[in-house]
Amino acid sequence: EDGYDLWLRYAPLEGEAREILAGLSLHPDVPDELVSDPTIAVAVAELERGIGSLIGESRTTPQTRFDIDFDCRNEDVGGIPGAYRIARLSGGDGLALTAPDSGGCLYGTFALLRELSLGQDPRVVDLVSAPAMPLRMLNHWDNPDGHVERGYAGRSIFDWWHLPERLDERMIDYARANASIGINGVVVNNVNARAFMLEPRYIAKYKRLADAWRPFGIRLYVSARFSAPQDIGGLETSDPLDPAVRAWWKAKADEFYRAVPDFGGFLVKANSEGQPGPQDYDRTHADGANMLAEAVGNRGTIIWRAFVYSETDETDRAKQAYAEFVPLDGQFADNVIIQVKNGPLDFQPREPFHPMFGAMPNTKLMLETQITKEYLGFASHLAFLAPMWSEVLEAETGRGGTVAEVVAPAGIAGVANTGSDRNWSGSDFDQANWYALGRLAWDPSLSSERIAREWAVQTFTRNPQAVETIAKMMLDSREAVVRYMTPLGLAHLMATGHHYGPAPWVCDLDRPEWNPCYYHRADADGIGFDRTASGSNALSQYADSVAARWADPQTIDREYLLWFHHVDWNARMHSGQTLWEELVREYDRGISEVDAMAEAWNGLAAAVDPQRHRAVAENLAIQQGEARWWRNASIAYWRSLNGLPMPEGAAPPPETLEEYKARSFPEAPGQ
Ligand code: BDP
Repeated sequence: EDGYDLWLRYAPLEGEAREILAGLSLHPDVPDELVSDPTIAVAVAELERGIGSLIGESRTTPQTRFDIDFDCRNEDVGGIPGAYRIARLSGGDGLALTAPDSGGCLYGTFALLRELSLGQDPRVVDLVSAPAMPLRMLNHWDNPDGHVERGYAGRSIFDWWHLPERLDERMIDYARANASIGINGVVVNNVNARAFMLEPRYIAKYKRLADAWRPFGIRLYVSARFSAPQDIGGLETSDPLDPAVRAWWKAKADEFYRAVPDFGGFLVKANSEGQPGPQDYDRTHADGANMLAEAVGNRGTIIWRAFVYSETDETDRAKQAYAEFVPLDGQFADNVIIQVKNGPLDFQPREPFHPMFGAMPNTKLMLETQITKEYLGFASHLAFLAPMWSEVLEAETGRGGTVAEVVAPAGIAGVANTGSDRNWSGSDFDQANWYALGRLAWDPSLSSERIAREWAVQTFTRNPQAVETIAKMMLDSREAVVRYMTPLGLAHLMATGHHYGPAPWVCDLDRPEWNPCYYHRADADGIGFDRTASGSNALSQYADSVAARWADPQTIDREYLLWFHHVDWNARMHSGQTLWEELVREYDRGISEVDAMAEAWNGLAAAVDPQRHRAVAENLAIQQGEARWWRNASIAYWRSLNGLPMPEGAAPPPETLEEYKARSFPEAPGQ
């Protein structure tokens, strides 16, 4: 059990569930016109593989024939691509799998296998489901040389060196895993893109991958560097309004579509962190995006990122994206989607939802999340992210619905956490975040608890008590990380560069907003970033109803307190404690929660295979130590500013601030 099989383990059932399944001779009934459909072939193969594995050793019980009737051109379920219904076959022993397209039958097959894995009796399976949004994607930050930006699971899974001749079998298992959770789009390269990845020799590699993934319903997308017309096209400019530049992109797009007829389109990071973009020519994001949109036409989509981070006059980095994009609402072509990170800053353990959601009613916005845990302890800390994403998806924007409703016409992307590690994600529990991203993009109303349980059963064990324990660990885990890293609305206190470990004291980097001290604004009197009208007024970017709730430090949701307010260390909180006392209590609570996770896991030695049990236990031991490191280093630093004694009952940090500052670990994975 090295984790390679992910949630598609199909571990043999036991007891009654096995008896029932083994007693049925499941028979995929595929109509003639679908027999040669590659997607249906994938579905049938998966069904056979899954059921065989769920039954385990040879059949002993008498067999009853049980048909699975593939009815995959049926609009009865509604015309949404990928929708499916599974119901008892009328007038016969079996199930009818009904879908408007082959993709729906594939998703239905995976749904059926999930139910069976959960121990459901196939004779009573009754499901109807449709994806909530059209685009459910992974964005890989993989570089052509195999290094993954912010990747903590080994090298890239894409072998550009040997493609197109060699197709790693892993590319098929990857596609299966994605299809099983409804993911239908993959951007294969880093947003910090290299122009040569648009050259013909790369297009041949994409073709090989796209051909392999097509049966799994996955469309391939590529990150494009905006200056490619100059970098590889020999032009003097990349000005989006220049006719030669436009013609170059049109020809480039045609070249892609000749090789990959269902090519998804381009993803672009422009004018952010040194990437080129239309602003280099005094053009807008809309000018740049629309030029590419015209080049791909109705064949594909341009996904344009709102993560703009460059030198501006803004007094608050959190305001930049809204300021640049909202005035452009209505100017983007129909096949442009603006991809917006969950919060206005950068994938912190907690941020309020991004104020752009709801603020651009005439533009398609999609949600960008980060599966790889750049700011949440990499792959060594356990943090199940479904609660974080649901928090954002369920947030009321105050302008036409929740974030989930705002992004429903477009979709969700997750920055992938895959790598060449045998377990794909760098740790067993990080697989759950890949899983959760797909499940939530399919259905944002799924509860974190449901996702945790179904993942745990498929991945680890069906023992009900163990599942209970694992689900609880998962559900508490992200909040524990928030508590020991960035409690009460703090953010961006991580060490410079690799973003691992605490460094709230950093204050000497060239640009103000590179420094943790810019974000916490702690001094002798208090801590927190005043984003109200008396400060940066980032709050004014939210709808009035939301801003009103957050404007008052007395009424604001406690978890956003220091995000929006600078608060005196001695201010009284609702609990009756001072801010300082409450902050320290949060750190200590974070630590006890991690200790509780480790203890709970130790109790599962009999329920989980030894290989993965040990791997998880080792990570939890790291997390226990590092939660303390975060707490102690942070407290030592805050005390150096506020001079306050430790609250009663709280232990002082065992080392001096200088000792925490002096820690360095050059072996941490770089960017
Ligand atoms: C930040 C990462 C950086 C990415 C950037 C982005 O630190 O490596 O390039 O986001 O999203 O979180 O473009």
